[in-house]
Amino acid sequence: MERTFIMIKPDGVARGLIGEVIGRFERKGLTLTNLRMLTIDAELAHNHYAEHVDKGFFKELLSFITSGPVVAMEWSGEGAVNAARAVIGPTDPMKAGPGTIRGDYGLAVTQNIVHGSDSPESAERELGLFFG
Ligand code: D4T
Repeated sequence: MERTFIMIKPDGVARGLIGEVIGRFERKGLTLTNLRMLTIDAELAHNHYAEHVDKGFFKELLSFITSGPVVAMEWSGEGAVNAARAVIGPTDPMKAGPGTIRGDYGLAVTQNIVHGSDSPESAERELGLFFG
């Protein structure tokens, strides 16, 4: 059984999409195994997005991701990492097809509603950051 880390970002929470997002992962067949609502501080944002700290978009990403509450979740199931990424869709919502979360609800690359781990190793690292 694989685990992945999924986070509903501040835009998804503010727009009232928590139930919609959770429902999509449930209908996919994944199991919600941990959940926590929190507001990310700068330190956690730097740790979570460590690979992006030197990128040009990091300042905007930092300001956005700390701007309001997020819903941090652990989802479990066979192939959970890839299954969840298929439900979420590509990073750029304009390239995400209908039927994906980003394709159905997103317009902007930064405010793209949901984060999902990109590998089992990233999932374990991110779950450790958010759930200890
Ligand atoms: P996350 O990590 O949020 O699930 O997104 P992805 O895994 O799909 O995409 P990523 O790691 O490449 O980007 C992380 C995060 O940075 C934001 N971003 C990205 C941004 O604001 N501007 C950009 O140009 C890019 C490439 C969106 C997601």
